[in-house]
Amino acid sequence: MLFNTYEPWKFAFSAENDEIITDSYGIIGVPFDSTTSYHSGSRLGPIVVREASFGFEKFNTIFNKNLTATFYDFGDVNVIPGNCQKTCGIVEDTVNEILDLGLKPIIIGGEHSASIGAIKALADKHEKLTVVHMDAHRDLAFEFIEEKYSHATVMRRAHEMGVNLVQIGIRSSSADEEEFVKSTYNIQTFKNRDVHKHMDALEYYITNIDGPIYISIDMDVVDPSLAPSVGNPTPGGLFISEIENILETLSRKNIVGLDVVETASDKLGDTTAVIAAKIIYDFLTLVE
Ligand SMILES: [Mn+2]
Repeated sequence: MLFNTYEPWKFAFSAENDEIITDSYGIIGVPFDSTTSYHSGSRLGPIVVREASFGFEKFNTIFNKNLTATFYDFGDVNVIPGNCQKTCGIVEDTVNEILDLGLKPIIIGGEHSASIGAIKALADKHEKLTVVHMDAHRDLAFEFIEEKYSHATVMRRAHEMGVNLVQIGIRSSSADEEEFVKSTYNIQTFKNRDVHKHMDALEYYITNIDGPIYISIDMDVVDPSLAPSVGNPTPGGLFISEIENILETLSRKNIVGLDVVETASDKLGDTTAVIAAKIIYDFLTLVE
């Protein structure tokens, strides 16, 4: 691949790592896609999302704000291709190191299993953690093809850690997953049509969440007409303005971490990577 950026291995506008200012943000990439069941390639996500980040201005016209947040890009973790559970452990250790530096983690995937270790580290640190999970899928299967550690079981593992879940943009799930949601008290759902028709209700719900929030964004929450390069494209997704509204509402809350996963772009300029980079860029603009 050819890069036309000055330092494509770090997210645009990131600060030098030699002097860490606490209470800012630390980016890591997780180039892992070994449990992908359909469209592979999200191992390239961290590279293409960073490269796409250089397409934005420091002034964010949408929110009429400069990007002033301090953040560091620590590169990619050393994943173990073919071993999801061990890779989750490496992500957890790395996120704990970021937390020890006094930083909030931002994870660029990689398949969605990257979230398991990050949520574990944050659930251990924060009582009453809420995970706001934006995805076409619930990811609540107890096992997927007899595997407990998989891109399709992420939120079940998170739920076992005792977190509250808010699932946004859902439009594909199994009957077992729907039964599981009914059997629990702490999973709130806003399906894709709820978001399209009742954004005000979603914003009201988010505004009233109590306690720290981790945001997990599977790029397949975005409509595949806009973001087709994902592991499991699913029609009927969210539009950019809806994601902007949700991020703006979330940014007024206590956000302790973010991941943007499942970008399986395989070429420069791919819209899925550009939108993933925009989500991180918008988040960093909004939180300061
Ligand atoms: Mn998904």
